[in-house]
Amino acid sequence: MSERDDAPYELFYWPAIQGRGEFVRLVLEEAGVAYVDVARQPESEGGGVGVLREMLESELDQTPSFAPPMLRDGDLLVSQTANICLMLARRHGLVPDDEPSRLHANQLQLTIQDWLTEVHDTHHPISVADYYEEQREEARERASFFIEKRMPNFLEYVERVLDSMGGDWLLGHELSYVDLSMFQMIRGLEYAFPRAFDSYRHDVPGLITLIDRVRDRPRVAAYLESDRRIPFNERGIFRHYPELDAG
Ligand SMILES: N[C@@H](CCC(=O)N[C@@H](CS)C(=O)NCC(=O)O)C(=O)O
Repeated sequence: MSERDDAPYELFYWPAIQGRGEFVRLVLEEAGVAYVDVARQPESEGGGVGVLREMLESELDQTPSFAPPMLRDGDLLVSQTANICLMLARRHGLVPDDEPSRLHANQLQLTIQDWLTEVHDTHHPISVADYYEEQREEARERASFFIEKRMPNFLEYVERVLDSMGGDWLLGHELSYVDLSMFQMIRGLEYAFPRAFDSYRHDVPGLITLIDRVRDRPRVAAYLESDRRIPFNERGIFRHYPELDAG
């Protein structure tokens, strides 16, 4: 990796949810690099959610961000989950050097981000400004379409990618940051839609093995056991509302 000092990266993300921040946290954890989850620090130490809001409104940044997560390394401030993950992966050996591999990794990562937006829209199909309870009927319709059509489409696609790459990982023979994001996606689906996911599990044996491999990475395993891992909850992107799961 290029010359950077050992100052910890600063992650700016909502403090009480995994959300999109979790995709970044997993890369930082697997890379074994120091970081501060700024909004989770006490206000007396410069943390708290207010810092996040101030950053989004700041006119000091040359490259303003529209929404969290953001990652700061000295003067460099980067947003968009896929962009942050790719930057970290390039720096810390979690993606191969060659251009075709990097483009393929980004292609998969952007597909995961699309998929995640569809998951989010199952409980907020109409408006992010309104509560789930205010769009419950539409959420039922959206979730049912997601479960019946989109979840199997995405899952089958990933199984096909694994088959075509012919290795243990999504990019073939080495773990990459995309495997970490896929792990998060599958854990999230298992949490939000346990019955639906169970009905597809046996169709994607390669994917299930991949997720177990990621789970067993020593740094990932240690992270999952730590209090840095925020439990899934009904304020995040993956929410478990039994009425939205398969019947
Ligand atoms: N495409 C962006 C989406 C970012 C995003 O939607 N962030 C959410 C939290 S997960 C947020 O706080 N959005 C505020 C907003 O959209 O105004 C990414 O992948 O980072």
